[in-house]
Amino acid sequence: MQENLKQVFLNEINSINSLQELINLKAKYIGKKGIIKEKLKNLADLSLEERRLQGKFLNELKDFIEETIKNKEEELKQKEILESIKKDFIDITLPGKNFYFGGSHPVNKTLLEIIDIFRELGFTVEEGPEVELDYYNFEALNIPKDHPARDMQDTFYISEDVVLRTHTSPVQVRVMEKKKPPLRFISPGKVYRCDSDISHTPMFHQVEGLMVDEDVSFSHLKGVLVYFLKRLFGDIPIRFRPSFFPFTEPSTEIDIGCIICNSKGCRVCKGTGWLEVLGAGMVHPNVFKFAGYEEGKYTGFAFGMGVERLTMLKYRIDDIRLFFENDIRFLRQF
Ligand code: 2NL
Repeated sequence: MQENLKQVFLNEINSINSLQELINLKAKYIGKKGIIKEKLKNLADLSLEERRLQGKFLNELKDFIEETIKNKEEELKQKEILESIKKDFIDITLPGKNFYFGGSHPVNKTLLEIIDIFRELGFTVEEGPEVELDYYNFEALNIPKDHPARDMQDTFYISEDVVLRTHTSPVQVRVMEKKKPPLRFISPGKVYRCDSDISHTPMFHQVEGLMVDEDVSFSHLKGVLVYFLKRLFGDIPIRFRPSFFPFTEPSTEIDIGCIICNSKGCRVCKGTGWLEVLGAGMVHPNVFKFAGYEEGKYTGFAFGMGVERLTMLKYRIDDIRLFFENDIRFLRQF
């Protein structure tokens, strides 16, 4: 009967699979109210001889049970560790998740390229306020009060004499006020016009440039701007057309052979084979007068270009609004 108890215990412990079950089993056999304690209590009813034999046997059985449980506990803990290693296995040979780095906006790429080319030609970079006085944006650039360029339809007015700058020319007037020639710099930045369709946005980027000294001529203008366009677009045809700006005289607009159709005529160049990319001219004497320069002493050339437009041509983008939607699928292509 007693050998039977040992066997029953062994059968029970062999079918155990968790530490919790083992704790329960331990309480059942060798706990304060366990089977062994119970049997030890009952010894009192037995004869001396029987008590001696049974007592020895029960104490040995208790030691055996304790030892067996300790071993089982060790075994279960080991099994648990192995199972958690198996469950949490990470296959380090699996390919990583794809993620994308950010990148420069195409407009910014063109802007940096333009700045680089002019920097090589000795031009520095000047900046100024986007909220500008009417005086610097119009008056000092020889655009009088009744000029159509001041029309409410094009200009964002903050008040009667404060506007969002419509070009970066006011930066150049401010620099001329402070510095005497020789001057050679560009002024890149955001400009604002009350306009919005597939080729116009209320904010866009412009780069204007200015070179002033005692003997700056139209040949300098031509040399610098032809060199610039060939650096930006490669070896393409270039032509100068006469034009008009209030702040330059004479004035010109510069075209490049259409890079979309190779000058054959298409929708983008409206069948002409030419694309307008720059406005330029010799600085009007009135502008020098507003800047406070001695009359007749200096000459200079100035130019302006729209960065979005140049970027659209360079990357063959047909809708300016794509630049401002920040659609990652568009931006990733550059
Ligand atoms: C264009 C044309 C131009 C200028 C900008 C300028 C600045 C001063 C004096 C004289 Cl301070 N001129 N700037 C001159 C000619 C053309 O821009 O098509 N811009 C997008």
